[in-house]
Amino acid sequence: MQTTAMLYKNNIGGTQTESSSKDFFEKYNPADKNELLGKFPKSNQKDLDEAVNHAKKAFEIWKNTPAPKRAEILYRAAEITKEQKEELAKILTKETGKPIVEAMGEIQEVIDTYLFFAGEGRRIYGMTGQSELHNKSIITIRQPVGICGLITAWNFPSAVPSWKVAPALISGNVVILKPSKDAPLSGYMLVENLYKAGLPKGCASVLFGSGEFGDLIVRHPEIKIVSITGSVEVGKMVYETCGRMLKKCALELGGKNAIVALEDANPDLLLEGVLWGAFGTTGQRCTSTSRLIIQKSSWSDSFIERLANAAKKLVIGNGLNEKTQVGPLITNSHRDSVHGFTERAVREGGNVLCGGKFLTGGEYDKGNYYEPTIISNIKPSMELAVKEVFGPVLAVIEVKNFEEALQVANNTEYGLSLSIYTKDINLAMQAANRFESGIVYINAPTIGAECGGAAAFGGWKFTGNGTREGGVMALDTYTQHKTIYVDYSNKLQRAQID
Ligand code: UN1
Repeated sequence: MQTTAMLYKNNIGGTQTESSSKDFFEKYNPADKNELLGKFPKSNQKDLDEAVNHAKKAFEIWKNTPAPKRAEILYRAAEITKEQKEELAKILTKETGKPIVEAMGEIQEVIDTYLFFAGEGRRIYGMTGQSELHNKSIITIRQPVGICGLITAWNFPSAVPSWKVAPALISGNVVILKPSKDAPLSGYMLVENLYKAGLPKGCASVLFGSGEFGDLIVRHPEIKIVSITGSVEVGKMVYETCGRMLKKCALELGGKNAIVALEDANPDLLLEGVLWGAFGTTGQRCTSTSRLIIQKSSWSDSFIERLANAAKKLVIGNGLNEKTQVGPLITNSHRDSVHGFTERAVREGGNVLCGGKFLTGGEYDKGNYYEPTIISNIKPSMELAVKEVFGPVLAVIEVKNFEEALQVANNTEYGLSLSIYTKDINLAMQAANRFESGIVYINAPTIGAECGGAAAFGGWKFTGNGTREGGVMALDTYTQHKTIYVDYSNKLQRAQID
């Protein structure tokens, strides 16, 4: 496996191909700004057209390959990923800064995703229905759509591409992946391994670049499906373009996730849940817990104090160090943006219980480190109560009762992941019913979504447009229905027009 090469090329249909732009961007380790991980091509329209031409030819073969045969390739890719797990996890940690144990978890997610969608290759069910006429059958099947443009974010640079690539390929589509310019290597490795697993040439390409290049993918007339994980702002633009071009479009956008803690919650479970929900992956998950909505009770004040003390003890550093619990932020400018939220929250009356500063000195000077931050006295109308930070900043909002907790939890334009901690099954289920989010957790934090069968991943409101990845519902994005009427009466009949 080639991981030390500094100069990467586009992977066009399985062939390393120099970009006609002859231009590169550099990717550094966020934990060590001196470590150059690689130079990646700034792909352009010509590269994209070449990838599309290969994809078009490959689609004719791949769509006619039986789905169980397509599945065999995903099974092999799962095996290869398993063999390379540690090595891939190290690449991931270097790209994103996330602790190695989390990176191992993410690679496992890729394996699980391949295994799940490989299994789907034996299903991809349609429907049969009852005709209104004698001797007639109606069968609906799912068929692939064509070339999929997959645009992914830097925070899960292996798992999220696999969530898109696996259902797309198993359904018989071909893919062009643009990983984030802030974490390009993991996506590149992912496609390399699919080819090692026997994916026919042309079925997948990896091109690199920023949002501008992503826009070329979205606008390409031959690309029939666009799936993007990114911000609401970008999602709106992509949806608009896809709307005008009548393309299928799947959007996974931001989150402003909350844990609701009721007065009967188990404080130990809650402590662990809030800590990892808020500060795992340095708060850089679209599912990260960014609000603790806590019912005022005899123990709530002491709990918040305990939580702040626990946050202060988290081990922050380079993710390759096994003791590290919280890594750096992805870029310097992202750290500035995170800090901006803290500053504005303080100006609005927030009370910083811990953190709130850049970490400096020693190894911290090499990376974009920020202290895990907890800010109390946040009112539901403040910016920190409603806007996504995407960093290790937790807003604590106190509420009087269950009704107020629900109202505050739903009071955001996002709707990805909401959680409730309580021992009361009635309240837990009422919350699950009334939360305005695509994912609900009971006595577990807002993070840690799986990808199999029923575990559809996606959000309500501005978090997306109703599409799902992860579960079997992901196939809705990557297939189109065809209804086949079979008349086996063998009789002349007046054509039915009603
Ligand atoms: C994301 O942040 O884009 O549920 C996805 C989780 C992860 C996926 C997050 N499995 O936290």
